[in-house]
Amino acid sequence: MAAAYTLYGSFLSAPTYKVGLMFALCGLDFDYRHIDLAKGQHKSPDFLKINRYGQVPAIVHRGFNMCQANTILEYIAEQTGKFAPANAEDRQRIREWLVWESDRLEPGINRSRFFERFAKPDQAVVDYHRKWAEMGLEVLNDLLDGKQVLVGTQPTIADIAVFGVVAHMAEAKFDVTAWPHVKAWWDRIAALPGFKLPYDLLPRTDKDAA
Ligand SMILES: N[C@@H](CCC(=O)N[C@@H](CS)C(=O)NCC(=O)O)C(=O)O
Repeated sequence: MAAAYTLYGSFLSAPTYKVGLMFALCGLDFDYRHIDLAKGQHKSPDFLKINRYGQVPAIVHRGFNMCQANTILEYIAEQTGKFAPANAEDRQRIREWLVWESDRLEPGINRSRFFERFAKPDQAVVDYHRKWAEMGLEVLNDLLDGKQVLVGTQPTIADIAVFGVVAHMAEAKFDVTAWPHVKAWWDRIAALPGFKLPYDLLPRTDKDAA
């Protein structure tokens, strides 16, 4: 029987990992469809019907297609009640983290990773993005000082969204031990039941849940 959720993504994609991690931590089975970015499958007419922006990830749930990893996390939290805000104020704080993460953290880390793994632009461009990544990690480290999780007292989708990017920092040649509060938080997230690192979690080919 098909799983209720189908995830379209790439094992190389940090935003795909966020969604896969949410499923894993919620204990939700999902069917998986690998979208080969190198072959341009994300721009194919069939895939553009699932994600009009031509990017991964996307999910389909009961015939409803949606994209943008952080909003997918919100959707799954609403559907399951897991990693959801405890109250209205926490909901607002979570939204602040989701926007900050995609605005200030993800571009620096993901582009630095891209430059290490797939392309080498001018050194000035590399340095510019590394600086942004370091500024983001510095803010995250400061705000985690004395805190177990980003919002409230239990892990939420804010932690999952931010972790999804931070998990790839080593590939961008950033050492998490340079940010001790981030490291301690990383260890707490990695201890959650169902947790898997990106390459242990995302299949490299299509996969059905059962
Ligand atoms: N804001 C989007 C970003 C998605 C994104 O940048 N996906 C990349 C792979 S990691 C992609 O599909 N790149 C191909 C493209 O943008 O054409 C999200 O969080 O879902």
